[in-house]
Order: sequence, then C-alpha cells, then structure tokens
Amino acid sequence: MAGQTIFKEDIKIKLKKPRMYRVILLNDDYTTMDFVVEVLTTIFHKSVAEATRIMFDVHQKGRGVVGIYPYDIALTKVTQVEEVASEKGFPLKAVMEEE
Ligand code: TYC
Repeated sequence: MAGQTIFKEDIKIKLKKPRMYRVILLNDDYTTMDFVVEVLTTIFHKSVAEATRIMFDVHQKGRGVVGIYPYDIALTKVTQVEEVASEKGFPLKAVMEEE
C-alpha cells in the first residue's frame, strides 16, 4: 500500500527445515562386491575405504544407511542405483525412508 512503512521487525521469515531421507542399500546374493563399491564411490562419492566398509556392513547385516539427503537428491540416487545395476544385470536395490 502506498505510503506505508514496513518495519523490519514485522517481517517473519519462516525457514522450514527440509525433511530428510535415509538412502538404504539392500543386500542380495548376486551383485558383486566390486560393483557395490563402484556404486558407492561414484553415485555416493564415498572413498574406496568407506565404500568397502559400507559394502561389507550391508553384506553382513542385510541393509545399511548410505547417506541422508533431501527428498529430490535421495530419489535421484535411488534411481541411479537402479539404472546402473540393471544396465549390468545386477539386482542391486536402494530404498529411501524419511528420517
Ligand atoms: N552379497 C553380495 C555378494 O556376496 C555383495 C553385496 C553387498 C551385494 C552389498 C549387495 O548391497 C549389497 N556378492
């Protein structure tokens, strides 16, 4: 409105924390260990040492958290895992769960 002053003190900025999602890798009997490490280094940017640790953890426990991301990024990573795995004929799967 013309002639009105908006005081800085009256402006409330609402910053909502984004909901975050765990990306979880699932074990299977067919995907090679090397391929899982490759997925973790390329798609999830883990070091080879960390990727190897996560891979063995998932291999032993059946599933494991790879990372926690906002929705779009988590979904992209889950989709990328599905894509690269099916290209190679591996059943490797990742799922996402809200934190
Ligand atoms: N269990 C697989 C094997 O023995 C290796 C593997 C690890 C597969 C982790 C998937 O998410 C996975 N070759």
